[in-house]
Amino acid sequence: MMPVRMATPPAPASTEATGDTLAARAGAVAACAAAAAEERLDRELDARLRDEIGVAPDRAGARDLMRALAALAREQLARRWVDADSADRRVPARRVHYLCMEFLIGRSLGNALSALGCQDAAARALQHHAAQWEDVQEQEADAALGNGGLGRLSACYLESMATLGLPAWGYGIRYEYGMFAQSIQHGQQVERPDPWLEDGSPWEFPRPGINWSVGFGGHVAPPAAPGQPSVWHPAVHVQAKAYDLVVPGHATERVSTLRLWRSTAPAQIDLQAFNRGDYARAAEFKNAFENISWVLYPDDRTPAGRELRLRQEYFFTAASLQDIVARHLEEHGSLERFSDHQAIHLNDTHPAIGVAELMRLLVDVHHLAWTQAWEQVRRSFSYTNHTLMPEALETWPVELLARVLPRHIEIIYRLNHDWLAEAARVRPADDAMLERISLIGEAGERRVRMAHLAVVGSHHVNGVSALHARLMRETVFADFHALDPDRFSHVTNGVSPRRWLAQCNPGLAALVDEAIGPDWRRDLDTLLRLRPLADDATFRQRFLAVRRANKAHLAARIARDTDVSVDLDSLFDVQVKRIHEYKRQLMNVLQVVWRWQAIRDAPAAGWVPRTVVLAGKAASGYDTARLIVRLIHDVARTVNQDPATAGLLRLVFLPNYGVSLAETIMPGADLSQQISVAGSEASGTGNMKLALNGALTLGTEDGSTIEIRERVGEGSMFLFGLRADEARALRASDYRPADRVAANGRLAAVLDAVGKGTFSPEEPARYRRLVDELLHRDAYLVLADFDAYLEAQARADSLFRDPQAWAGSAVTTVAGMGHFSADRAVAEYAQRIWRVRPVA
Ligand code: 26Q
Repeated sequence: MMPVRMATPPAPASTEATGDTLAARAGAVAACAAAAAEERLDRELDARLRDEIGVAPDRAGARDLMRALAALAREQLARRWVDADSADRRVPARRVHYLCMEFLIGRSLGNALSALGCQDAAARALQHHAAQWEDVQEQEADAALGNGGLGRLSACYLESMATLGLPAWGYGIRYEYGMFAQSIQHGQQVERPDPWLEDGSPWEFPRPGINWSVGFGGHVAPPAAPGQPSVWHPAVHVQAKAYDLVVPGHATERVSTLRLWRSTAPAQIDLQAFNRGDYARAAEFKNAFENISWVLYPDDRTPAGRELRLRQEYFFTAASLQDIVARHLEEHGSLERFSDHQAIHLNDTHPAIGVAELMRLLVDVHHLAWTQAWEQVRRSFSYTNHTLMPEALETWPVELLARVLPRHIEIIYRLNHDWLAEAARVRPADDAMLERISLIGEAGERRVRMAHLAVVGSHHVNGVSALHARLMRETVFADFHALDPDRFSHVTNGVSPRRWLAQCNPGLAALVDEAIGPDWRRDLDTLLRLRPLADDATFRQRFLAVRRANKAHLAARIARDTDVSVDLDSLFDVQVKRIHEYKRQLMNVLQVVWRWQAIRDAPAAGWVPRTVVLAGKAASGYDTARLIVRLIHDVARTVNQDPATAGLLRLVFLPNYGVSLAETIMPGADLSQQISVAGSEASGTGNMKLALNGALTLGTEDGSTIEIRERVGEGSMFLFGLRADEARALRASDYRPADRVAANGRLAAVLDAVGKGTFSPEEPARYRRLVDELLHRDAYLVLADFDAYLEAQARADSLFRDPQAWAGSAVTTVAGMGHFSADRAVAEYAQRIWRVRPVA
């Protein structure tokens, strides 16, 4: 059981460390008076249990306690929300609106209590009920309204926006069902729905008065007279109902609002059929409308081009823009200077239809002239790209868009006409270039390229790491970059130091507090002060003790969820992320097979004991990813039962990876595997969470791992393999993966074992397809990088033999991670891209 951290009181504001005004404001206002809260909390908790939950305080269970604590926190957050909202209205500051299909929030109770400064008081109060904080916390369902990296990033950023005091709103969808829950049956992934709202969410504030109508289909009536707007007559209207989640900041009373939209049928339509007694038809109608916000698409790769997905995208974007425009009009009266007051961020292309929708609102509904409207649009939007993989770039068939959004396709065609004319003026007679930058792809079925729409409609376009931004400029957006280089930049991702160190790793947080004080929570650069302690034997020893307790905690979770017992002295080697071929979990398993065989061949070779931990979900329609999950289980079954390697090798797959499981895994990892094919992981953020918690990175030079190297130092990492340009060149060459195998007997033995069914004797050909792919194509260069990978693994083993040296590198790693705070990233967006400033 983890100790409950004694939260340090909110630190006073300090400006000296960075001189950064945003960071300084973050600490300027103390959180709720912790001391007063401590005195009152006990009493109030009992009152809530009795009056709200309806249970006698001395009979309250963990679930009752969770709900009562949440109710207490909710009340204080509601007050903060009202205060922040009135502050914003008094001084209508420029606001940022962050549009994103995904917010992977996880649990909120710990975050809320710590933001309110009463986590200790709560933990003490729980003791009076003989309850442990951890058990109580576990009662809360994860809000898993996202797939992975992108969704978690938006959740971290909202928390940072609140912490920095920015007037910020997140906008998304209130999915009835979030990311599916994963369980494993007979070694295979099985998906279960995630009814996270089943028992209600303590954090929601329904806003029954905030209700926008979103049209679909129908036809467009041409302008009644030249110069008049077109009139769209949608076939149906769906209602978007607002549900707010309040996102507290750290060491500030400011909160951000996450406004999520739920789709409902308009009451009158519902009732017509109902009143005729045609209940089945009424129910059908209702479902057709309400399915829009029903479930998150659990796929983070090739967009399937499904109509429902397009409806989701338009639904939440249209509702959000109406909300933003209405608030703007209420405060400023006219839309002429809309972009002076509103910044709108497109997090990936999922809300990119907003470019056309805002044009429609300004021109058709509010009667601005086209050019005037376009100027406002271009000055409002900015866009972050999260992937370069061509197959992942969203496009919609023109035919589908025209049917679902007939006015928008007209607008897109006109924008395209203007855009191509402008480009042709700059680069006359370059038809090939015009074809490449067109908003409409003409090869085969005509399709609208959403990334192009986002770029053309935005004043800034950014990548999420330096490498990713460079590749963006050189590949998918090369022509756009040549036409307007200033539009492109990068903001390297960051993670919340509160959730990903203070809350998830109380042991390390306490040690860091003792060494350098508590300021790192809102100024992560202060971690640099730990660097000298990497050479301090006593500090290293204490670091190792914390690490061991965290490993014990993780081991208990492993035992609970998988029935595998693991050795706390072994090297905990962790790869946790969505299952994707480009992330190369397969290379990891092959390495485990290699190790298993090598130990059996030479048991006395002085092996460092290893526990290899994997976790992650495979998209349900992604057969190869599912097969890799199965292979992990088949290999684990064989290896974990083999007496010849017992004590030296364990392979564990932890099911149902999500935010809460990550909070247990990150603190317990010794080694963080980040082994994507270089040039394919836009940034990565798990790499940051693991390193911040003191894991050493074993990885390729990809995404933000390169920037981690710049700050942590190559000496504390195990980097290997092809670089992005080398990988690109190899793929473009006459690469013959089978040659690599011919030259390497050990690798041949590994592939042979997998391919002939050593791990699947009941179905020997189960993995033939995987092995054949490697031998004949190896699209993700697993075989090309394999030797270098093994060599990096050997370096990790050899350092692990010297615990003091390992601990020194781990402390150096933590010390270097200040740059990867979400506060830094959000401050960069605020200053350079959104031009928004904190509100007192
Ligand atoms: C698109 C259309 C239809 C259905 C689904 C989607 C879809 C959904 C989610 C496409 C992509 C995603 C998510 C992408 C994602 O998480 N990308 C990751 O973003 C992180 C934050 O920037 C980066 O750190 C990762 O490198 C990147 O893979």
